[in-house]
Amino acid sequence: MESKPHFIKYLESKGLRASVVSVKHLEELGSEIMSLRAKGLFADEIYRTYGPQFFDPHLPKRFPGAKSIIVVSTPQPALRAKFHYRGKAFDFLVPPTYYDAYKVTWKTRKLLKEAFAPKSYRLVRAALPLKLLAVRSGLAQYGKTNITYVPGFGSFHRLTAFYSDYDSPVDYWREKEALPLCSKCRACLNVCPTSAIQKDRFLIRADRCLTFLNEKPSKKGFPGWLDSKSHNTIIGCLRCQRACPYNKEVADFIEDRGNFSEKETAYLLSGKFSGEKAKKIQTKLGRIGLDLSTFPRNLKVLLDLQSRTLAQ
Ligand code: B12
Ligand code: SF4
Ligand code: SF4
Repeated sequence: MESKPHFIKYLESKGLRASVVSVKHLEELGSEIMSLRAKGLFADEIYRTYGPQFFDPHLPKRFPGAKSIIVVSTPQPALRAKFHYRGKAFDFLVPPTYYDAYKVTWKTRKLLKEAFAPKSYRLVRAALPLKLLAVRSGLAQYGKTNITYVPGFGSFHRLTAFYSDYDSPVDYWREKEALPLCSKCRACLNVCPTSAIQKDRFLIRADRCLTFLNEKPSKKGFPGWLDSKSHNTIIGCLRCQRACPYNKEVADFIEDRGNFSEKETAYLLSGKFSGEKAKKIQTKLGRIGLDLSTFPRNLKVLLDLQSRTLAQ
């Protein structure tokens, strides 16, 4: 058996995990996702919203000589941001992966370049179904949450992939795998507030996932069937990930970032954004992976919920 490539060992020494597959599997990645769509299991609304580039990927025209796909997992904490409202401070979480996308990609590329030196390979960021790639490359396993888990990181990690002309001596392609406990555990299913995780299918009903609903622009509101008690983060949702036994070690992996004064919170709740003021707060929100598009809706619903709880 071929030994682990040096670049993987190097990234591991820097606290990351990596894997590599031959570029010949690219078509298979797309056809696997598209076959779910053909069976009607993958909602059209998701396909249209997030664009076909992730689901049916093609090699970029500018890089016909790519030989491999490198996939890297970087641990990421959830963020805790403070909002001051009517004399009280409220802490709300931003789940991992909403923020620092550019920073993580830049750092990953830099580490890969260092690992390959003195050789120099091209690294072109790849838009792909990243979870499927991570699992089929042996880097991760699927949970019934439909999120991927990496040993030591749980599901609190960010995936990044690159096409490369690095001709890997090993190809880690394999069948997909679920976490061993998923066959008898129901923790994520029991806590999912929208029944997006269902007992008779592995693939979630992504169109019901709270994340899909609260990533939409604020003016879209929330559907009538959604229980207001479902909301738990300022974007996305952490219910299934926090309930999962494979995330026990990362449950408190939280970084404090972002503090919004009474004035700023009031502005975010006003829903009227323009000019320099909007630009300034947009920059501040950007540091925690948010933008003005989901305000005031997501903040308002959390503050209403917290105020009701405090009043009880
Ligand atoms: C579209 C999208 C969404 C959509 C749809 C999600 C979905 N499940 O499809 C919405 C908006 C709902 C969403 C939500 C979230 N997302 Co999202 N999303 C994406 C995106 C752009 C594409 C995902 C995709 O390929 N979907 C297509 C479906 C069909 O693929 P799939 O879920 O992998 O389906 C597989 C499994 O169901 C499995 N399967 C099916 N049956 C069986 C049976 C067995 C036995 C086994 C083992 C497997 C298995 O096989 C399927 C593929 O063949 C990626 C970014 C990217 N470039 O990949 C991020 C991405 C997947 N999201 C991510 C995250 C973090 C989230 C959220 C956790 C955000 C949050 N709340 O904090 C939630 C999680 C929701 C959930 N429970 O899945 C991360 C995942 C990181 C990780 N640790 O795995 C990604 C990779 C973004 C990133 N760069 O970090 N997301
Ligand atoms: S909570 Fe249980 S069923 Fe859900 S992903 Fe984790 S181990 Fe699997
Ligand atoms: S992110 Fe929330 S709504 Fe989506 S599947 Fe997990 S628990 Fe359900």
